[in-house]
Amino acid sequence: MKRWFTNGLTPLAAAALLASCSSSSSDRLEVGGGIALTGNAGLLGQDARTGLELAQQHFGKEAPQLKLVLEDTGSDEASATLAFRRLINKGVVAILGPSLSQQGFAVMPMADRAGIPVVGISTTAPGIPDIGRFVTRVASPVTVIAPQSLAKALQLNPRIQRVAVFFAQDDVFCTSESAIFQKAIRSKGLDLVSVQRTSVADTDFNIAISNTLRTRPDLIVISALVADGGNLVRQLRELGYKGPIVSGNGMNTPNIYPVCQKHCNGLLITQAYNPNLQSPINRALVALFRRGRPADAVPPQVTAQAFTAYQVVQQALAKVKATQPKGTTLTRLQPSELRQKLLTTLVAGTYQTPLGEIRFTPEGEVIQKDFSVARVSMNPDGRSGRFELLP
Ligand code: 1QQ
Repeated sequence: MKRWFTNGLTPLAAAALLASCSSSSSDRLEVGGGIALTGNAGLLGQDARTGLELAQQHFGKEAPQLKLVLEDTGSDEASATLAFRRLINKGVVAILGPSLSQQGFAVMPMADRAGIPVVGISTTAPGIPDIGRFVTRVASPVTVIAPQSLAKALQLNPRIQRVAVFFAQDDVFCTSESAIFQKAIRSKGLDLVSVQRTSVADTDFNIAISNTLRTRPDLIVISALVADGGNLVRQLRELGYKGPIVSGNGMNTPNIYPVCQKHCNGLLITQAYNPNLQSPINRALVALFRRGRPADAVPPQVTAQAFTAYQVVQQALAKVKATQPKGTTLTRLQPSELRQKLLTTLVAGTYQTPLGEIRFTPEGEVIQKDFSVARVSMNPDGRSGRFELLP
């Protein structure tokens, strides 16, 4: 008898589910995608959705077959908790997500307690892999990411001395990213002339901007999410700030264009993804992404990270399958045993992904080699643009 998929289901639902899969002799496992499709982080979560769906298309025919089950985590912890509970009750083999570290600290412990491997797609805050044994991520930590855009800004503008920062104090990622930026600013001997605390819900930054501009910064560094950060950038320019702006990972999506429009031009953001990477898997992702889009469209970072999260689960499960007796399915294993094997195999592997070659520490932290810094270059229409990778 198949024992898979049944955890947490009512006996009736479990019976229906077993009946629906008992005729199949091949694996058909469900993998959960718990990402922000609504709310402020929805602008980042949409990129993740694209990546998961493209991965499903790319790997869809490979054994073991995975069925992607998407749940909207919204942009807060309460909605993420409901979404993760639904995925856990469905008995998914692994969960990909959530979108925000702020949500991750609330829901990744749930997956960990249930013994379900959870692969963070874009959760970059320090401490995420320490949440528990079943917690991993493909998003390189902000400790690695943040200093690179600051260094690039200084390389491009060697006369920078006075730096102002803004950060959304009600988001744990933004707070930790800003702490890393501030430490790097000080360690480079620069003057931190202003620190402004904002909220991810803010839309009007006039007072904070006026206070900041009085300190005559040569550089502004922003840790915020897409909507608040995009509005902050637009208002900074409208109020006359002409200097360089470094923005953090929370604004790392082309979905920022409609928010700051022509004022997005020039933003510097570190990239953990290079769309020009010449590897079979990246070329496949880019080709899939371009279907139905302009011929020069490139996947955003979070799309590539979501694709990668799906890929590592798919390929680790394929390895687990290869260790099983020929002709048997993974569903013959107890769910807890399969998830345990998946976790152990996943963190032991090396993967050729659109992010380049990645590996994991035994604690589930991703090890990635290549990063670059992008400058946002807006087209004259003020609505479209591109992330131009700087040498
Ligand atoms: C985090 C992040 C997000 C803001 C990026 C999607 O890096 O919450 O850790």
